[in-house]
Amino acid sequence: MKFFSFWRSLASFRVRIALNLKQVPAEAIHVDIDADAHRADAYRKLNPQMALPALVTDDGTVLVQSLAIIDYLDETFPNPPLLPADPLGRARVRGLALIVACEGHPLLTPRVRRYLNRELDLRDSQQSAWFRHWTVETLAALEGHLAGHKATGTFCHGDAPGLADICLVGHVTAAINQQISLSPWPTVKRIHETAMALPAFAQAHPRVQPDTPEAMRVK
Ligand SMILES: N[C@@H](CCC(=O)N[C@@H](CS)C(=O)NCC(=O)O)C(=O)O
Repeated sequence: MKFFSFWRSLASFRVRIALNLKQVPAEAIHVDIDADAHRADAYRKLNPQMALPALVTDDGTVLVQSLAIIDYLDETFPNPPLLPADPLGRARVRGLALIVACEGHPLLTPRVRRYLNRELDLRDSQQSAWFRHWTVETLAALEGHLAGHKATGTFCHGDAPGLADICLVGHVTAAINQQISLSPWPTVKRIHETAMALPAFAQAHPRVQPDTPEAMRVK
């Protein structure tokens, strides 16, 4: 399999964690968003949405959208499962994942920043306020769903990491990048720390990837 990704892409981060948890090897092909390589013909032909990541299976099938890719991996490589066995548990975990992947993250992408910058001509401080606002809203939504819920355990749902944790850590990474303190959201903070202590999560972190620029690498 070929995995088209970019070091600081949070959607790529999600798929990297799933690949690591399932110990599925994939050849990483780095597409430099900062150099607009995702808009060049070579990648646009693969994914006309011009977004990362994409996974190309051994028979050449192109899969896009991190959650769809993770679903494919979960169905093809069932261990460890990333969704609970019961329908209500699956719905809860998918709901938590979508709060990040469908509501929060889309408002923080480079194409949104580009629009705020180039089309709306917003000042840096206004753009930062935008990113902070949507990041905080998502953190608050996650905390509200996780804190005190009987299904919340060591991780978002029970005591094994799954899809919701994969999405949560990506979002918290966005918050940390903006120097947002996590203290108002203690459950989110705790789950982030617990998940990031696992090698499958730590090794997927944006700042330790082969294409991470030297200045951004964790020393
Ligand atoms: N919902 C998509 C999001 C994909 C996405 O927006 N990826 C970002 C990087 S995290 C990207 O490639 N952005 C390019 C751009 O915004 O121009 C997914 O989960 O895969």
